[in-house]
Amino acid sequence: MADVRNTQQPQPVRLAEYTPPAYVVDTVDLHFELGEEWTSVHARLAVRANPDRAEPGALFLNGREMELLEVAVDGRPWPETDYELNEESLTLHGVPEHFTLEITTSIRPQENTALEGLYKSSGTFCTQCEPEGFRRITYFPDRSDVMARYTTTIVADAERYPVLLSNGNRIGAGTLPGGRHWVQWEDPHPKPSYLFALVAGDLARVSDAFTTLSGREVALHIYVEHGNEDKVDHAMRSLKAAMAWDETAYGRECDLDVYQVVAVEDFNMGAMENKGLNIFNTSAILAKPETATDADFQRIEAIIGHEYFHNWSGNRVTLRDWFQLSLKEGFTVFREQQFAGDRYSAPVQRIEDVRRLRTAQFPEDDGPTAHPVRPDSYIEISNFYTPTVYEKGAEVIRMMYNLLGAEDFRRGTDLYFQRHDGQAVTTEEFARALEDASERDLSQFRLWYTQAGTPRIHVDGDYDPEAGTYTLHMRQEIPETPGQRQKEPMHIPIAVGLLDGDGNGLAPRLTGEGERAETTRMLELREAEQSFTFSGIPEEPVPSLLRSFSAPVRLEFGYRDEDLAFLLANDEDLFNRWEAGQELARRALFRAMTAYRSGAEIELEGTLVDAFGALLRGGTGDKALVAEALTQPDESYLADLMDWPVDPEAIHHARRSIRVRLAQALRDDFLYNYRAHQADGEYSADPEAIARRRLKNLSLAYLVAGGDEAGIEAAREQFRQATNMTDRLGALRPMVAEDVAGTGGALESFYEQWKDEAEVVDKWFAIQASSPVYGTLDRIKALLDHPAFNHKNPNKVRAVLGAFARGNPYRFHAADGTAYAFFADQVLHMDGINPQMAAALARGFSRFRRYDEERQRLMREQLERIRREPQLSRDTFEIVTKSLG
Ligand code: 0A1
Ligand code: ZN
Repeated sequence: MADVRNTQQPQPVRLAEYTPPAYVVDTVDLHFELGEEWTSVHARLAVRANPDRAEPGALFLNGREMELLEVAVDGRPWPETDYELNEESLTLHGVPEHFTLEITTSIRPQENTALEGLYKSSGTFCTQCEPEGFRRITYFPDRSDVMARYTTTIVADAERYPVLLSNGNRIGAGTLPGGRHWVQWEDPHPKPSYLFALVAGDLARVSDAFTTLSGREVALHIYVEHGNEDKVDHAMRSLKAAMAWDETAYGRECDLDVYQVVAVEDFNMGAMENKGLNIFNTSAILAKPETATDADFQRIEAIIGHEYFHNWSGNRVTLRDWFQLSLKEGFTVFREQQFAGDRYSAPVQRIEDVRRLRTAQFPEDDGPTAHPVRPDSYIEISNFYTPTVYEKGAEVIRMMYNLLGAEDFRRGTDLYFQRHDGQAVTTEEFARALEDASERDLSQFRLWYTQAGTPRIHVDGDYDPEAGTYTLHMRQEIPETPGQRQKEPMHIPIAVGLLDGDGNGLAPRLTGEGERAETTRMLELREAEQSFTFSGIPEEPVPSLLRSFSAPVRLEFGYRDEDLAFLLANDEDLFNRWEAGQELARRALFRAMTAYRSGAEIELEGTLVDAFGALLRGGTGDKALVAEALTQPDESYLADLMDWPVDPEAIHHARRSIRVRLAQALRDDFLYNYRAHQADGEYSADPEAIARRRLKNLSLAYLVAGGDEAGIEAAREQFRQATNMTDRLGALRPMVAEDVAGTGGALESFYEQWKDEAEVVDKWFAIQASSPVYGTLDRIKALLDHPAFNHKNPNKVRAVLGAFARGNPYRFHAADGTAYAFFADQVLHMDGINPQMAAALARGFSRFRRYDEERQRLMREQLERIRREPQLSRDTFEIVTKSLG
């Protein structure tokens, strides 16, 4: 079936043009007849003019990609002369104030490769309605401020689809002639259409239960393909942990009798929070030690938590319109991060969250698709599930937490949930609830929602020995972003500590303040330029700035290398210890790049080696932190830090040389750590065991990089003997990265062993696609021809094409432009299959202006070629035109 394509130039939707719906819908009765070729959907809606609107006029319904079979009002067919039907909508004129609307449509889920609306994933019918998929199921006012009570009846072949699910509670079931059966579901909670879900398939079920704080019992069911029942334990445990956590951390109890989760192979994102019936990408739920890594276990726990937390932040209190997306996503990511930090290690969690923000969001905020956390216009809303809305949105919530403190923040969220339960609201209501509960003024703070761009903060320190004062002078600048030239100074929480010469934290107090016990002072920067003076400072301190990354900014301070080494060794803020180590490493990398470009030998000077050596020798007891500190910043992050033009070759070679030199200089320390942290006994995903494996495998990776024979042999051995995927990949990854002898055979045997496990095959694809050695263009092409590859499966597309563009800049940006041309072909091909995935891939070109002139020309040529495609989807059109600017 043809998609709705941009025959005319797609027009933006604007926040400023928001108007409340003319009609509201109280109840929705859906009846699905699922078939092998087509599915019919009968919808009966109780519609009523919105009392808030004076003259409701026509009833506007969204709809696309469907065949309209019948329209009836109050039981009578509605004359064709009284409605208008086009590719995207159905408008009914002259309808009464209150009425029953019946609509019958016919759809073809098995041909739906866009994976929006109702589609089929390896034999299972499933839905994805956020943001605008429901309009591919029936004609409906498909907007989040129309909330209704849903009843759903599903009729299907009993043998093929024994499991029939929808939101809410099962209220009826029966058999029908012809081998068919039906099940009826009723969801007592009014919800917007984007939270509707349906699943029909032959699935295995794993069940458990959770008793809420007030003693209500919630049945928990996880549905997977037969044969995967042994991979849901971790998800189930995580779900119960999340339910308990939300009760204590936010006072939120589960409001459901049944909480169901279904795993599907083909899914555009990680998972979806449909009311009472979450749908998950298999990659975000299935795990057992043999097939999943520690990182997978942690990601699954986080995503399970995320979707569960949406039950309050998103479902009970929902969005007025899609511009408010961060209201649910930013807040829910923040909740997920807190949960993960509590379950694992708060500082390590913070490091990982910041790393993600910097690699994904900072470049976005600095490029042609930059947008505010609350955007003010979009062409295709699916393009706004971005790191800015999610990750920066979470930082915005975190800053409010930092400004208010834990107690007032909690008072604020309690008030928010209580005040707006059952409503569809905006980010404004969130900010106001926090203000009302804390009596703080967040008016200037609201700029974080409307101003795009990552603030830069320049800081100078000034010690006055006579007065015993230390002054921090700060200056903030917010860069220009598309459509936003003038920026106002922001309200920015900056957590500061001061260390004395022995590395002890002082208790900084601003001049005029009384004595304080805390060693961290939350400063509030509000002016373009502002100074903060601390009194009672006996000696010149080393400042520890932006502790725990208290705000999403780029902060500059003129540290000497010795200061950084000192902070790395002494700062009580573990995040800032890591940060100091990263800055030291960044400096070494940039010196190495300069050397590489001038043809000079790449040297590694002593400070970094000494500092990292001290860490490895156990200056800190925290293994996870040591491993984080020694993890190199990745190539795309270094590209973001580099002044124009980005030089992908220099980055690659400098990064590699530094790795090799560190490995050689610290060989004994790595070997010691590798041996000292061998596993004992059975796999466990507890924080201590994860940290141990992390440090062990990091040490192994360095040993292999350094060309150490014992290390290489150990890697080969570990690859063969490993009993869990973390260790197996912990050996295979450095073998592939350094292309040690025997790697080709290892890759082959890996595939042979795991070819029946889709999630493992994805790893196998991604390792090769992101390798500078194995991810050459010819090999990427061969991977696309591999029988396990499938353009219709987003996980495969991400594993090969996504990993190539994002994880292999060295090959992607090959100077002759061949990879660009190939990649543009892939974008065009994907656009005909799955526009959301195509648009995501097209972002690989969006920052072309950061490269040298020749690469710019080559990338621009491809972007223009994509834009010329007459049938281009709205999704890809928006990314490509914005990139071309
Ligand atoms: N709300 C989900 C993310 C999601 C968004 C769009 C989707 O399909 C187009 C699917 C999932 C979440 O934040 O988890
Ligand atoms: Zn979410």
